[in-house]
Amino acid sequence: MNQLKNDRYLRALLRQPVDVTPVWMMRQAGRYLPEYKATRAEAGDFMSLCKNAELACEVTLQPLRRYALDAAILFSDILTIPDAMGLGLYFEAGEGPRFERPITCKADVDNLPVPDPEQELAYVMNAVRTIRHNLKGDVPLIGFSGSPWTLATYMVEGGSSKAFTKIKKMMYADGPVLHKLLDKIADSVILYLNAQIKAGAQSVMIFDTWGGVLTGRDYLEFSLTYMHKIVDGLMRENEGRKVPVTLFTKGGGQWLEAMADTGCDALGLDWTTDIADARKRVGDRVALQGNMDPSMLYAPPARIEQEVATILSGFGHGNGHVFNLGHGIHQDVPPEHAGAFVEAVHKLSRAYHD
Ligand code: 1CP
Repeated sequence: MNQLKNDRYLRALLRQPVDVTPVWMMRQAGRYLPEYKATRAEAGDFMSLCKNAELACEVTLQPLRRYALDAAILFSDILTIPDAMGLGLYFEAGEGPRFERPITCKADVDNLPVPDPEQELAYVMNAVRTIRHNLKGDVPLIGFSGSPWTLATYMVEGGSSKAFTKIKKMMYADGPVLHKLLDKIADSVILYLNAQIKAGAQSVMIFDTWGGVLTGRDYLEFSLTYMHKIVDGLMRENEGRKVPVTLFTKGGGQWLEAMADTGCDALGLDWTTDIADARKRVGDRVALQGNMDPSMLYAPPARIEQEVATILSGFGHGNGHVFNLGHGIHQDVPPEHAGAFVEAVHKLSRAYHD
């Protein structure tokens, strides 16, 4: 139960030697796979899929049956926390996530509960335990959460946003209210991720999808401060093994040094940052995860292979690289192209490891 047959992903995050570069794909379980669409149809809607441990486990394992991926990621969503706080999450067909009761004022923030992960979020912990059991030690399981800033954008905007005007208004007109909100979310994320670790997640990743819409100063004050608080509050060891923590800010390539200062183990890179430059800047302080443009998966396999070769040579020899896309896989990518990507990483990376 405790022994892993393939621990490359955990080793690379801790900058330990590996035989080949480990690889997984953000959003690897999802609509580009026909089997995902079938299971989602069986579940009814997206949240019912997340709340059914057997079906959430099934879709987590689907990409691993097709490809030689080095990690599984819990099938769930970052919006489970605001849902558990009582905001009323729902999905409008084709429109993405929405909240019935968004956060609008100080009283809303004061009244917001910090959810008990073993109560309101027990379904997530059940999914973690079920997936871990069914993985049978083949590869590690990644747990995850949204960053406080990214979760707050959905909670204040009431759903997805392009200009983020409501939350920026709160930031510039009512800064202390936003800080109180972010602090409550950070406390909730710490409890949530530690519960995932206790339930069996062997590494955790924090998705700061919208940190990149901030100025540098505001990023440090409103996003990174709270990710730092989370890193400080996490269990960093379980089952006699280190539990590596990865921070990913989309559009955050300018702030890698400050992100590494949080004491996390690894940084996720989107495709707009050159991985060779990133490695020069962070040195051997953290591992790097990334960073092929997900749109490259539309190209023919030979072109995908060429791009994988370029990124591998950019990172260069030595330890501390987890290959990934720079953001989630697109839903209209041919599944065979994802297969060509994973194979190329394993085949071409052997030369970079002694
Ligand atoms: O129709 C469907 O099947 C629902 C689409 C979907 C899926 C497959 C949503 C709704 N969430 C998910 C799963 C999901 N979300 C995972 C599963 C594990 C895996 O990677 O395979 C993960 C890690 C997430 C995380 C997530 N949800 C993020 C952060 C990562 C990222 O992509 O930047 C964000 C921003 C969300 C919010 C969300 N949930 C769903 C959608 C469509 C969105 C994005 C909406 C937006 O663009 O604002």
